[in-house]
Amino acid sequence: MSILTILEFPDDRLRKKAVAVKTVDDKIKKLIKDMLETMYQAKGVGLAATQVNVHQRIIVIDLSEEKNAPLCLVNPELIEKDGIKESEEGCLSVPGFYERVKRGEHIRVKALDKEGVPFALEAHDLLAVCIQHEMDHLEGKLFVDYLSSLKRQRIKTKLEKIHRMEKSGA
Ligand code: GNR
Ligand code: NI
Repeated sequence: MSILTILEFPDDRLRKKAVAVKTVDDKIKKLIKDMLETMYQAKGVGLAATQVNVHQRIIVIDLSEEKNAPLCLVNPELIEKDGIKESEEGCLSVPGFYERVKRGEHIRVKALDKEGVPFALEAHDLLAVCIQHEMDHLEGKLFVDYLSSLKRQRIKTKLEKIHRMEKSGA
């Protein structure tokens, strides 16, 4: 298995729209395993392929305390959404920033699992937030896009500064 590099805002590659997976073959299965390993290592609860610069429609999630309940959605589609609920979000691609975002409260999605078998899932609470957050990544959208342009710009400036410092090794 391998740990993949997670792209960080404002990287343009986070803005690419992912394409549907044609077949869940061995290459996709390996990618799913690497995405899970990368997510666990980064201490995230979710990861979209877009974040590791693979522009295919794959997300992984694990909300369990023990990190032993991986969930994988290939080609996820939202089939129902009701209610609105606001909660605090973070993102591995926007490290260190947490802001409140409004999302659908209750959703139903269909997808293919890690073997390519179709399934449907109903979600609320953190799972619903996480699925919607990850599905946004596949569209090139980030949680900071829901904030005011002032807040987004401040986050961008701070992260650019951090990235410059990291590059210079200072
Ligand atoms: O680890 C993550 N935590 C989180 C918390 C609240 C709402 C969404 C998330 S997803 C995030 C991991 C990530 O960036 N996935 O794209
Ligand atoms: Ni994210």
